[in-house]
Amino acid sequence: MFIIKSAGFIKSSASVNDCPKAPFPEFAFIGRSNVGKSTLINMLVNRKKLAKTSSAPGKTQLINHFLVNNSWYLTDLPGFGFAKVPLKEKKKWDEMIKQYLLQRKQLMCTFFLIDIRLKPQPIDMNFMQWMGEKRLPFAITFTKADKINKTKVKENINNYENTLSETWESLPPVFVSSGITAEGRNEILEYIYECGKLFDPKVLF
Ligand SMILES: Nc1nc2c(ncn2[C@@H]2O[C@H](COP(=O)(O)OP(=O)(O)OP(=O)(O)O)[C@@H](O)[C@H]2O)c(=O)[nH]1
Ligand SMILES: [Mg+2]
Repeated sequence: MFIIKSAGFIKSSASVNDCPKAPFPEFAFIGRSNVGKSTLINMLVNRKKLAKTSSAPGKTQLINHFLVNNSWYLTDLPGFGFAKVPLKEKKKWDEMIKQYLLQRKQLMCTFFLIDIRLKPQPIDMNFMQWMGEKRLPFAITFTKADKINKTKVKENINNYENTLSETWESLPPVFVSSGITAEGRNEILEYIYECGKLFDPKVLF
């Protein structure tokens, strides 16, 4: 069992240059609007209201840093592909997210969230493709596993993996999670803990 001793909000940033400077390994949560990024962060750190969530997509609009156990940052990012946001605004968010992913030196791994109920979507495939091309390490995390039964969960993951295998030689790590039942919590925290060990503060200088 992984123990969260402390978890607190640090700041919201409008660009990567604005992000906190302390030398901690960092883990980001990304995915389409409403997929459950903020909910997953709250589930991991066991605080219902740390990251703000909403049933209306587009809730998170900045890069939000949380510090956990005084040891690592978790970052909650705005969702991409939110249809109701004006195109100009959407492009601005996309750019902010991409610059953050490319330039944030202490970023150890990004959790790429996908709603377990959905078939592979071009917008998600394209984003993962982009991360692959940029050599950005990521782990797929399926969300909302409580919404369908176990057989369907397996079926949908298989389907996803088969689609990815058409273009990817090897697949990234895959996690299944639920903000309601806390499924996946230990596995994800364990992974964060292991990746965090690889952090070398020298990359910051
Ligand atoms: N049943 C269930 N509902 C979930 C789960 N995760 C998120 N939700 C719900 O989905 C909605 C969106 O959750 P958020 O965590 O705000 O999603 P987000 O990805 O942060 O959304 P944006 O900040 O708008 O990009 C909320 O109504 C959550 O309660 C889950 O694992 N199970
Ligand atoms: Mg959010």
